[in-house]
Amino acid sequence: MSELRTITRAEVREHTNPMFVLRRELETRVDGLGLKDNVRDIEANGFTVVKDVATPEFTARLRETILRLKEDGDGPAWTGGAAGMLLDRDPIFVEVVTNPKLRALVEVMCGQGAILMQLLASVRPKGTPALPLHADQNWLPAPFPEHNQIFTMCWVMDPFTREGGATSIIPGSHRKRRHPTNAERDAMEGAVAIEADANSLACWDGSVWHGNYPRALEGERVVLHITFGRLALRPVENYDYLGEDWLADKPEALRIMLGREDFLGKSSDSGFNFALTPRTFDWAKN
Ligand SMILES: O=C(O)CCC(=O)C(=O)O
Ligand SMILES: [Fe+2]
Repeated sequence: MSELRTITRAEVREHTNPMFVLRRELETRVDGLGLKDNVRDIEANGFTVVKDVATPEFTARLRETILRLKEDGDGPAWTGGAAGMLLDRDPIFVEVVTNPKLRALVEVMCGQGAILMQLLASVRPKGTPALPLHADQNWLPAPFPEHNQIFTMCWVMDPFTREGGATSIIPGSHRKRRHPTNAERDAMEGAVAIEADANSLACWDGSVWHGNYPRALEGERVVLHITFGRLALRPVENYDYLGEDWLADKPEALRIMLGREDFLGKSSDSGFNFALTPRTFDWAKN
């Protein structure tokens, strides 16, 4: 397979960085983390599975935390319960969103300055029905832009198999760059299960058509759905209440993914926030 293409910083300033053309620094990071094949998978098929995203102990602790925080679900896809607005509900979630593999993929898929859109856990016991096919860029009209807008990662804590109620996906459907029609949604032609071990990250772009299979096994499938978007998009979960006191001992990455370091929403009586403007324009094109 060919090497990933790269681009220099000077080139980026003049031209938007094309999708899947990585800045040299990012390319080095992706390579160092062993994620090159994952990036190629996403480009080719719309999805990938990152194995060994953390330690098995970390994933076990994450599962316990979610089961402690979950509340009864209010829809058929969430019969076992759900938990949202998780970022500050346990310190483990900051570790999740600052995981180096996760962050590198987010940057490839949603650019620098990508925003945390949602941290939502789902618990699906035996008998939970299927989630219908959809593209996650559901708050964008088709045709979808060439640049991916939304990126979803599912932290797998129980093995993904078809019987276990894994994510269903139509490989390559991201190339249609539109939502499925109702008929296509129901037909699920070409759909396969994403097979993955616990402690992996099943990831897909915002365009690929996916849902999930009903769970036919005993026990619960616990998943953390982590969604990022490009910096120009509004997030699903609003963490504006998290103040400087909460951010004080957190990595810089948290400030960026909460939109505290870009110029959006910071205009004042004197106009633009000029200090943050150049970097925002730069991040948006990377
Ligand atoms: O629960 C799943 O397997 C997939 C759910 C889904 O559509 C998503 O997280 O975007
Ligand atoms: Fe989805």
